[in-house]
Amino acid sequence: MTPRTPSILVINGPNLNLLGTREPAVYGTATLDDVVRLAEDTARDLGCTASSTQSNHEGRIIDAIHAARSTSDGIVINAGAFTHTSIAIRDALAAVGLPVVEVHISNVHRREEFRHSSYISGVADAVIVGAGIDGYRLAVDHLARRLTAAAGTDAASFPKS
Ligand code: CA2
Repeated sequence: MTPRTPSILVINGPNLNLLGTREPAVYGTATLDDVVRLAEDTARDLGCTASSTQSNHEGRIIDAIHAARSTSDGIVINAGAFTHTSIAIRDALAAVGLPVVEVHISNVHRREEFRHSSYISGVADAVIVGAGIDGYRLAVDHLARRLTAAAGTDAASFPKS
């Protein structure tokens, strides 16, 4: 049987639709479209697919996490400011039980105290902060390698001819 292509869902939270339009000193000049493309390209290069969603609404993010249970094999999430406030998003991630990588574009630990704590980190398999939008590439790369290894679809799992 041909193994199914592993699929990764990238979730971006509030205000990340503004990427590239304001605060370039903190968040850089790349746009959300650039992030979406970067995730798609990284996943494709590793034999996976990546789809992306962004919402400014906590409930919509929770709905997207629930839907991922039947559509995705792993989640990359930048929950924006909900990172520091939302037990509900943490509970949704824990309930769905998919591998999770948490990403923050800025180094939250070098910023205000209220950004130092995350409700997501305790249910994430990996956390990437301060690498700019390259953090999404690192996150998708990590998940893709993990998922293809688990599915036996990575190049390394095939016998060399
Ligand atoms: O560094 C990150 O990725 C953050 O998740 C971004 C959130 C912030 O609340 C977190 O503490 C850290 C804010 C996203 C706001 O994005 C903007 C992008 C461009 C212009 C204005 C806001």
